[in-house]
Amino acid sequence: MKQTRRKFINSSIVITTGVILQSCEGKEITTNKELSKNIPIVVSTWKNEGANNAAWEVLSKNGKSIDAVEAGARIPEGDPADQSVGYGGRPDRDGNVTLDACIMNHLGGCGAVTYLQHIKHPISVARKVMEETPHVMLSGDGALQFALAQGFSKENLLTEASKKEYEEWLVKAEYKPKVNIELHDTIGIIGIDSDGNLSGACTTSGLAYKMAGRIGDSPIIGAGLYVDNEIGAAVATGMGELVMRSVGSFLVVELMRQGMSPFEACKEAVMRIVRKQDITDIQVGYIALDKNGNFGAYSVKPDFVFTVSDQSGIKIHDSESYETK
Ligand code: SD4
Repeated sequence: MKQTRRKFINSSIVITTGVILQSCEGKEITTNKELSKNIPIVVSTWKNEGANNAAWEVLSKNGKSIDAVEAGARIPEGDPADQSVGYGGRPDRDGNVTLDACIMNHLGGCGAVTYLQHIKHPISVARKVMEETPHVMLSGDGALQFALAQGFSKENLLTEASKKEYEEWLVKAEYKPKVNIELHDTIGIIGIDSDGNLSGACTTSGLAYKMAGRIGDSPIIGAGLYVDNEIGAAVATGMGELVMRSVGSFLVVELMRQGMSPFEACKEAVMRIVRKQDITDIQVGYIALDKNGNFGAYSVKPDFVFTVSDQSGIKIHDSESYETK
């Protein structure tokens, strides 16, 4: 079967390029440069097969990474069974579902929304902020007004299931975040397209029963998500306060810039938290992707998993963690 060059490149895990140079004496010199690229690729937090499949659908057709990560993030956002993101998300202490999201493209463009209510797909509103406004972040009522003006519709996001859990919680109204409660839910997603461009998205309803007005790391560029097309991308999940205090995702990308692998960078970013913060009952996990499609993850506590889609298919990986079982 005849393959196009693009298809051939995409199906190659390791590409060895023979670069032919002309020496000053007119002789040909061949330098073998190992690029070792695994692209396209998409990596997401937790067990997010639906999201990865939607993103891969875009990437496998040579689509752009920004379209892929947005398409991926929209899957859990629209799924009422996912209770820490979008529609069906657990509410704050006052019973309101308030959403945080951000998105970043390969040009360093970014958009974010915080404390957005009544809109099912905050990631798409964040993208509109990036593309249609001179700003990076819109919050609360302003974000809602902007979304409505952009044609998004206003909906009730509190499902019966989340309402019932909330009413049960109200009986004691104790605020105790649970480790890994977000398993399968909140999503950070980073990807590289066949042009080698990186993008990322992060979307959540935040911590269940948070104080009204609380914003987590997920919509904060550099904390919940960071993308630098020269180096790589990283995204965080878990207790946002700890990620924000250490500007976690930016840190991971900068550590990769200094030469660490994605795994080493995620581990060091987790260790910065572990060395300074009380990690009792706290989970934080990072995933990272470098420019060549190498990926890695690390978390404070066990049971953090992440989903990878590339030419070899889709796979759920267990992250290594600081604490072990
Ligand atoms: C937050 N980091 O609002 C989010 C929650 C989360 O997996 O990622 N859960 O703090």
